[in-house]
Amino acid sequence: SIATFDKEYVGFATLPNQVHRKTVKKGFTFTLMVAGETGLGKSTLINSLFLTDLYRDRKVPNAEERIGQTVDIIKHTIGIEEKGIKLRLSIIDTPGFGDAVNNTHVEDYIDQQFEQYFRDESGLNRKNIQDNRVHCLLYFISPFGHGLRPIDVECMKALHEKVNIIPLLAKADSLTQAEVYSKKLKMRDEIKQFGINIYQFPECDSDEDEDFKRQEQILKDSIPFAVIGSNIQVDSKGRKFRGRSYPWGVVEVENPIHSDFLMLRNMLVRTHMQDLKDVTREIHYENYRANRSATDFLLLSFQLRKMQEVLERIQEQMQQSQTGTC
Ligand SMILES: Nc1nc2c(ncn2[C@@H]2O[C@H](COP(=O)(O)OP(=O)(O)OP(=O)(O)O)[C@@H](O)[C@H]2O)c(=O)[nH]1
Ligand SMILES: [Mg+2]
Repeated sequence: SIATFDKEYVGFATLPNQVHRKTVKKGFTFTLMVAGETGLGKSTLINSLFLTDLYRDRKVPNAEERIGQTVDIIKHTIGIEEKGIKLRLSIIDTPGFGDAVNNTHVEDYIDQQFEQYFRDESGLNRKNIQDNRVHCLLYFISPFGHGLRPIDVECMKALHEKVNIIPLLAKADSLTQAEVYSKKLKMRDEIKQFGINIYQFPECDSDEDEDFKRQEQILKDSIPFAVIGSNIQVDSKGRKFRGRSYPWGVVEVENPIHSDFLMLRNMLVRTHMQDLKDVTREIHYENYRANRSATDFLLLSFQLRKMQEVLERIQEQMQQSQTGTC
């Protein structure tokens, strides 16, 4: 009978499919931002990481397409589709810090997106909210210093409660392999020592397979990812690839021996995008909302106190005018 059928099979096993269908229809969104000192190759990496480079049939310019100094916050958005899955990927390029620019523009931008989302969420059109919250910040660290600079510490600490920070060792082609290794160690140490909370790769469950665990450990040990950016295509020994050519040889951006570029891109696009979004929603955005209601509460009690004062004054005046007429 139908009753026994219901007992045996309620039907919630289709939930993953339902969720999947709904998300597929809406499409995925992901927003990535870059920050760091001026001239460390942020705009160049964005260019090589995603914009012209995400597909095999990409068009890479042959001649160097000049990338100038970034003076405004610029949002690039690309819509990509793979096996029927749509992804709207936004990349926010920012002016690097220098003598005249500090890091507040990055912080302000992240806050503004949270605020916008908060308002949309409390508004009438909740179904069609555009999620522009920043899910990940690639923070560029100079390869030329002795580890982190004070500005790096200050900046990352100002941002670590608001966004998932992934530190990068910029322009890794200017360092030897041994230097990359020791700088990474030193920077990981300093990040811990200064209490900077960078994005934590989720802990593996103990029942996860060994291969997966090993991959995750490699990721953890590669922080800060050593990256090389280039916006030119090198033609070498009959092969064309994105790289940088020097008198003594050629570096390939996508060669895992030369840089962590591929590891970073795979991590962002293939393996950790959903976790970065979850952490943004569950931790950073919740933080923002909690702080916001705390400020709202302060404002409200301030206004209440003001109203009370006005009331008291009116009462006083009434009493005075009453005693006056008597
Ligand atoms: N050696 C080396 N040079 C790079 C690399 N990436 C970029 N450059 C060069 O560094 C210079 C600055 O690059 P940009 O991408 O404009 O740097 P940016 O961080 O965006 O600079 P701002 O916009 O001022 O913050 C350019 O001449 C690039 O060609 C790299 O990985 N290695
Ligand atoms: Mg730039």
